[in-house]
Amino acid sequence: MSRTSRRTLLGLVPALLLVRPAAAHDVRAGDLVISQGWSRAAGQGGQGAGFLRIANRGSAADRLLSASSPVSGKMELHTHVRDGDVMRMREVPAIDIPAGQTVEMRPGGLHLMFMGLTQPLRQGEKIPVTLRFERAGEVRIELDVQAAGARGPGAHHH
Ligand SMILES: [Cu+2]
Repeated sequence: MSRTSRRTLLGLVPALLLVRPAAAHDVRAGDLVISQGWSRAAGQGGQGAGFLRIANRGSAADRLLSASSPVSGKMELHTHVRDGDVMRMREVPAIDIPAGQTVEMRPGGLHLMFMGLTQPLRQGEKIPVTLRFERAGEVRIELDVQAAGARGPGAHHH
Protein backbone atom coordinates (compact mmCIF):
# COMPACT_ATOMS: atom_id res chain seq x y z
CA MET A 1 0.00 0.00 0.00
CA SER A 2 1.38 3.41 -0.90
CA ARG A 3 1.78 6.13 1.71
CA THR A 4 -0.88 8.18 0.00
CA SER A 5 -3.58 5.53 -0.01
CA ARG A 6 -2.81 4.61 3.59
CA ARG A 7 -3.24 8.21 4.66
CA THR A 8 -6.51 8.38 2.75
CA LEU A 9 -7.84 5.27 4.45
CA LEU A 10 -6.86 6.48 7.90
CA GLY A 11 -8.62 9.73 7.19
CA LEU A 12 -11.82 7.83 6.55
CA VAL A 13 -11.80 5.90 9.80
CA PRO A 14 -13.10 8.64 12.14
CA ALA A 15 -15.95 9.40 9.73
CA LEU A 16 -16.97 5.75 9.62
CA LEU A 17 -16.99 5.51 13.40
CA LEU A 18 -19.49 8.37 13.57
CA VAL A 19 -22.06 6.37 11.64
CA ARG A 20 -24.24 4.65 14.23
CA PRO A 21 -25.01 1.12 13.18
CA ALA A 22 -28.71 0.23 13.08
CA ALA A 23 -29.85 -1.81 16.05
CA ALA A 24 -30.03 -5.53 15.42
CA HIS A 25 -33.79 -5.53 14.95
CA ASP A 26 -34.01 -2.42 12.81
CA VAL A 27 -34.95 -2.87 9.17
CA ARG A 28 -34.40 -0.03 6.72
CA ALA A 29 -36.44 0.25 3.54
CA GLY A 30 -36.06 3.48 1.63
CA ASP A 31 -37.03 6.27 4.03
CA LEU A 32 -38.56 3.89 6.55
CA VAL A 33 -36.92 2.40 9.62
CA ILE A 34 -38.89 -0.42 11.20
CA SER A 35 -37.93 -1.46 14.71
CA GLN A 36 -39.07 -3.17 17.91
CA GLY A 37 -41.22 -5.76 16.18
CA TRP A 38 -42.79 -8.13 18.69
CA SER A 39 -45.71 -10.45 19.25
CA ARG A 40 -47.09 -12.60 22.04
CA ALA A 41 -47.19 -16.31 22.58
CA ALA A 42 -50.46 -17.74 21.24
CA GLY A 43 -51.95 -21.10 20.35
CA GLN A 44 -52.46 -22.65 16.96
CA GLY A 45 -55.89 -21.84 15.51
CA GLY A 46 -56.24 -18.71 17.62
CA GLN A 47 -55.52 -15.11 16.84
CA GLY A 48 -52.30 -13.26 17.41
CA ALA A 49 -51.20 -9.66 17.41
CA GLY A 50 -48.06 -7.96 16.13
CA PHE A 51 -46.59 -4.65 17.23
CA LEU A 52 -43.81 -2.52 15.80
CA ARG A 53 -42.53 0.98 15.29
CA ILE A 54 -42.30 2.57 11.86
CA ALA A 55 -40.29 5.77 11.45
CA ASN A 56 -40.52 7.75 8.22
CA ARG A 57 -37.31 9.75 7.87
CA GLY A 58 -38.17 11.02 4.41
CA SER A 59 -40.13 14.00 3.11
CA ALA A 60 -42.95 11.99 1.53
CA ALA A 61 -45.76 10.22 3.33
CA ASP A 62 -46.10 6.46 3.00
CA ARG A 63 -48.85 4.03 3.90
CA LEU A 64 -48.85 0.50 5.24
CA LEU A 65 -51.33 -1.34 3.02
CA SER A 66 -51.19 -4.94 4.21
CA ALA A 67 -49.17 -7.63 5.94
CA SER A 68 -48.71 -11.35 5.48
CA SER A 69 -46.93 -14.16 7.27
CA PRO A 70 -46.51 -17.91 6.86
CA VAL A 71 -47.86 -18.36 10.42
CA SER A 72 -51.32 -17.05 9.51
CA GLY A 73 -53.67 -17.68 6.62
CA LYS A 74 -54.84 -14.10 6.77
CA MET A 75 -53.61 -10.91 8.35
CA GLU A 76 -55.41 -7.63 8.94
CA LEU A 77 -54.44 -4.14 10.04
CA HIS A 78 -56.35 -3.23 13.20
CA THR A 79 -56.93 -0.31 15.49
CA HIS A 80 -58.90 0.00 18.72
CA VAL A 81 -62.01 2.15 18.95
CA ARG A 82 -64.06 3.00 22.02
CA ASP A 83 -67.52 1.44 22.02
CA GLY A 84 -69.31 2.65 25.15
CA ASP A 85 -67.16 1.40 28.01
CA VAL A 86 -65.15 -1.11 26.04
CA MET A 87 -62.40 -0.86 23.48
CA ARG A 88 -63.01 -2.94 20.38
CA MET A 89 -60.69 -3.87 17.56
CA ARG A 90 -61.60 -2.69 14.10
CA GLU A 91 -59.95 -3.38 10.77
CA VAL A 92 -58.49 -0.35 8.97
CA PRO A 93 -57.78 -0.29 5.21
CA ALA A 94 -54.32 1.23 5.66
CA ILE A 95 -52.08 2.91 8.22
CA ASP A 96 -50.65 6.33 7.33
CA ILE A 97 -46.95 6.86 7.98
CA PRO A 98 -46.59 10.66 7.72
CA ALA A 99 -43.32 12.17 6.54
CA GLY A 100 -40.87 12.80 9.37
CA GLN A 101 -42.99 10.96 11.93
CA THR A 102 -42.94 7.68 13.80
CA VAL A 103 -46.02 5.47 14.07
CA GLU A 104 -46.06 3.12 17.01
CA MET A 105 -48.20 0.00 16.82
CA ARG A 106 -48.79 -1.19 20.39
CA PRO A 107 -51.29 -2.94 22.65
CA GLY A 108 -54.51 -0.92 22.86
CA GLY A 109 -53.80 0.87 19.58
CA LEU A 110 -52.80 0.06 16.04
CA HIS A 111 -51.57 -3.50 15.50
CA LEU A 112 -51.13 -6.31 13.02
CA MET A 113 -53.64 -9.12 13.49
CA PHE A 114 -53.00 -12.77 12.70
CA MET A 115 -56.51 -13.96 11.88
CA GLY A 116 -55.91 -17.65 12.39
CA LEU A 117 -52.56 -19.05 13.41
CA THR A 118 -51.47 -22.05 11.39
CA GLN A 119 -48.88 -22.79 14.06
CA PRO A 120 -48.40 -21.80 17.70
CA LEU A 121 -46.32 -18.71 18.50
CA ARG A 122 -43.82 -19.72 21.14
CA GLN A 123 -42.00 -17.30 23.40
CA GLY A 124 -38.44 -16.75 22.20
CA GLU A 125 -39.20 -17.50 18.56
CA LYS A 126 -39.06 -15.02 15.68
CA ILE A 127 -41.94 -14.77 13.22
CA PRO A 128 -41.33 -13.59 9.66
CA VAL A 129 -43.78 -10.96 8.43
CA THR A 130 -43.90 -9.20 5.08
CA LEU A 131 -45.23 -5.64 5.17
CA ARG A 132 -46.46 -3.98 1.99
CA PHE A 133 -46.12 -0.20 1.76
CA GLU A 134 -47.45 2.13 -0.91
CA ARG A 135 -44.04 3.72 -1.55
CA ALA A 136 -41.44 1.50 0.12
CA GLY A 137 -42.92 -1.69 -1.35
CA GLU A 138 -42.55 -5.06 0.33
CA VAL A 139 -40.45 -5.17 3.48
CA ARG A 140 -39.59 -8.35 5.32
CA ILE A 141 -39.32 -8.06 9.10
CA GLU A 142 -39.29 -10.37 12.11
CA LEU A 143 -41.33 -10.19 15.29
CA ASP A 144 -39.85 -11.41 18.59
CA VAL A 145 -42.38 -13.54 20.43
CA GLN A 146 -42.73 -12.43 24.04
CA ALA A 147 -44.76 -14.02 26.85
CA ALA A 148 -48.54 -14.30 26.39
CA GLY A 149 -49.35 -11.27 28.57
CA ALA A 150 -46.41 -9.08 27.55
CA ARG A 151 -47.07 -5.34 27.27
CA GLY A 152 -43.89 -4.32 25.49
CA PRO A 153 -41.15 -5.45 23.11
CA GLY A 154 -38.89 -6.68 25.92
CA ALA A 155 -35.15 -6.24 26.22
CA HIS A 156 -33.27 -5.14 23.13
CA HIS A 157 -29.56 -4.91 22.61
CA HIS A 158 -29.33 -1.30 21.54
CU1 LIG B 1 -56.82 -6.96 16.31
